[in-house]
Amino acid sequence: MNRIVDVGSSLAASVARLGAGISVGRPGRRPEKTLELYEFEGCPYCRKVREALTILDLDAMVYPCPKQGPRFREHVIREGGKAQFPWLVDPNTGDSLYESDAIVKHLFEHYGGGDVPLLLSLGPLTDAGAMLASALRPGLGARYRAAKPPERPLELWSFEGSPFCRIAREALCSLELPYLLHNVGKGSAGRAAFVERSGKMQVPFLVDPNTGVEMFESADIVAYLERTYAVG
Ligand SMILES: N[C@@H](CCC(=O)N[C@@H](CS)C(=O)NCC(=O)O)C(=O)O
Repeated sequence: MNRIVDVGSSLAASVARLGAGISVGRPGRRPEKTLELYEFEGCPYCRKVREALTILDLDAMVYPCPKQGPRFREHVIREGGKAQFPWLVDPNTGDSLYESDAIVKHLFEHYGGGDVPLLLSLGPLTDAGAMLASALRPGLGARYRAAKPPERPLELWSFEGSPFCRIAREALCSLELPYLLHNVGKGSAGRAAFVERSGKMQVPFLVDPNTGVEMFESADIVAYLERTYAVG
């Protein structure tokens, strides 16, 4: 896809969500164990959960479940009972949850102040905004593209509302590459440590422990993932 169209439509998707998932809100208690999210990037309901994670400044292990994905969808069906996304596993509370609204409520109850922010609590209006955002990126981060599974999960520093991070996440999703998502939205407590580690405040930033590669720049990240993991 032409780069200007790519970035422009990703920016439009963020605008459609009125900036939800750009800044951190009022985080509460921190989870001891990492949350696990089974989702796909193009799914509007999964978007709501990813926005909540950024607002609450929470990291999560993301297991991408694009359509026709051979690995993690099977796991969700086996453990959860059905192929419906998002599916959140919270090892801190022992809960595993379907339904985006239930997951968002769980996250704000346990890791925020309790109240779900307006942009995520408008029911059908919230869903409509999330669907519009997905419609602006048709098919991206929704369908599996054959890939070699990595031995170890990758790591991505990102925040939901960034148009550039979305482009990198879509590639990780299509290739079904699991990754530890470090949310560093505006106001994140993790930003200082991130700058210390990476040298500057810029996202997306990808670390691949399988190859030792560390990189900025969404277009370079997509090209790297394609040449390293895509098959055929
Ligand atoms: N009400 C559910 C709807 C979830 C839903 O319909 N998710 C779609 C993806 S956007 C799904 O799981 N489709 C089945 C599939 O992808 O195989 C929620 O808010 O979580």
